[in-house]
Amino acid sequence: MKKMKLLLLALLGTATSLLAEGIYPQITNIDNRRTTPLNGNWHYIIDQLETGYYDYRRKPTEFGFFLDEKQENPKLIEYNFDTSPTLYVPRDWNSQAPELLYYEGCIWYRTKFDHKPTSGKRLFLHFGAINYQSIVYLNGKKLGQHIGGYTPFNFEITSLVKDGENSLVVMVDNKRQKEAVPTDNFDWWNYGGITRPVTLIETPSTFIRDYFIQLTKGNAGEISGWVQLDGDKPQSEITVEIPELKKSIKLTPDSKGYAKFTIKAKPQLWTPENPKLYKVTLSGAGETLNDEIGFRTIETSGSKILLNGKPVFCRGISIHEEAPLRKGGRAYGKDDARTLLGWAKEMGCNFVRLAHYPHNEQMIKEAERMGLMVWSEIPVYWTIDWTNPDVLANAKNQLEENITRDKNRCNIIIWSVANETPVSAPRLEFLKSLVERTRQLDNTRLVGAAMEKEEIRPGILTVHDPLGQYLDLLSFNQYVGWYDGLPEKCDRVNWEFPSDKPVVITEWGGGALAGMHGDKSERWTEEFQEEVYKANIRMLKRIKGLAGTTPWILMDFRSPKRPLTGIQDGFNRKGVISDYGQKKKAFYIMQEWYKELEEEYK
Ligand code: GCB
Repeated sequence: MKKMKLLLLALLGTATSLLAEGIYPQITNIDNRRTTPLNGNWHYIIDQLETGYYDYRRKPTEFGFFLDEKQENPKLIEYNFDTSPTLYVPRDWNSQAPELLYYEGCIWYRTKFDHKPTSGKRLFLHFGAINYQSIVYLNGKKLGQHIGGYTPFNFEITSLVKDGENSLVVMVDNKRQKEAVPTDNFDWWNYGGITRPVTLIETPSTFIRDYFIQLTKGNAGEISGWVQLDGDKPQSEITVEIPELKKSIKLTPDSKGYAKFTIKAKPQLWTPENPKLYKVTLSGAGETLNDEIGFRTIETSGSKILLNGKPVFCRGISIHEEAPLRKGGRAYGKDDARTLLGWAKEMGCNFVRLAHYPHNEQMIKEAERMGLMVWSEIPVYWTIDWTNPDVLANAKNQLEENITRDKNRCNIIIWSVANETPVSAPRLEFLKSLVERTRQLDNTRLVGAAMEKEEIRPGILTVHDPLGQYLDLLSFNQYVGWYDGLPEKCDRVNWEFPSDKPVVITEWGGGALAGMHGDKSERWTEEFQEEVYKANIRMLKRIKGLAGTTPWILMDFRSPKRPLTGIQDGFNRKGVISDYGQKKKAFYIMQEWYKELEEEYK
């Protein structure tokens, strides 16, 4: 029995550590460090049978593609990166070559870079995100591996990098798996590849790896946080300065490099109307690191969401990280962020739900500059394998990597732990532990999840989910008028809620093909979608305690679940804007309502 238990523990241990094998604790704020981008054209080899990794007996081979060798007589080497085609990094592979549009499997990437080591400096290799699983090799040696498609990770390569040319090989695998997060069934495109930037980060031998600087929860007169040093002089003195507020504080970290602080201050508060950011400088241990940080409080009181102590209505829209105006592909960089968020602003939003996974860092930063509050989410979506401890470890790891990356972005007001997950006891345990972990990591924000509605009696709708008691919001998706009846149903139903927490309806809407017109009773026309919007708005106006909403969705997006020829053609058409930027009638209905709400909450 004891033996069995040990074996089980050993197995669990292995599986969990494989999630992030060899990975160094995340270095944050990479935009403001000494960096060299490794973006560009990388050679790639499609490897459906993972021949670059396994031999013909399916055993890991010593002679894998990671050695980056090539045919030189008389050797037999059956691959050659140099003569292989290239993919641009960072970008998904599906949108770069027609034969890759539907590809879900293994691809090997290779780039080369020159490096001149500087004595006393450390070097890290940072990946913004790779979907889904990756194994990274430098000069033929395995650095480690990572699981999870939307969050950053890094390796220390100080002792492995060569003076001169280096070969960097990355095996990427985006096969769907039942025990993955997300699981094998989801309503968006499984874009594979090195989808976010790859960066070399050079640091002094001791450096500021991470820090947290926000207002103390509920206190607009105090800034608090911590700094984490990394290196052989963990107790080096650090100065945190906010010049515009004339604040400066000196910290001496403990033997683990950690220092907490509080500063009395009365900063001008960040709001959607005035998204004020302050320059913050952290210096010491041989480096100076800048950031731009905003300060705001976010709380709930009864059914109200209070931003800086004042009731706010979250006028939102849901957004997938799908590239605008390019027939799909993952969105990346500032330009895509500005286009998508610019549309949200034009609609009258002060809030965006970045569904269903952490979006790229530029998206959050641009939203912060533009005055958009953010709902941030991890891909715990639909029917996850709730009883599997590795799945929980995986979800937790994605949650932690996301919060670590974005915790200094004041526009994030809600961390969400799940979307439309079916009620059960194991699922409640799983999600409760994610909620607890979120609060441990960051107690300054609200915690939500997109729950589901139920019709308890004919015409009486509610949200009955036991998860609700652990969340700050009554947040849920509902599709009255689209999946649930026709638009007229909206006028026949009433909502009853089990608590007076703020109600945030995280999804509702319906589909339309842009440019298709007809009677409002004809599905897929812009007129039908417009009717779904009008009827839902009438219903939402009757909901007491409604504090925000993010209809589904800003822009049409690719999904393998949407085959209807001539209408969907592989796209979920619930966008209020088409994938090529055409605004549908529903866009203007939302714009009108949000104008009214803006006036009402002034
Ligand atoms: C949902 C899901 C979302 C889907 C949407 C739809 O409830 O949360 O991921 O895309 O419905 O269009 O059906």
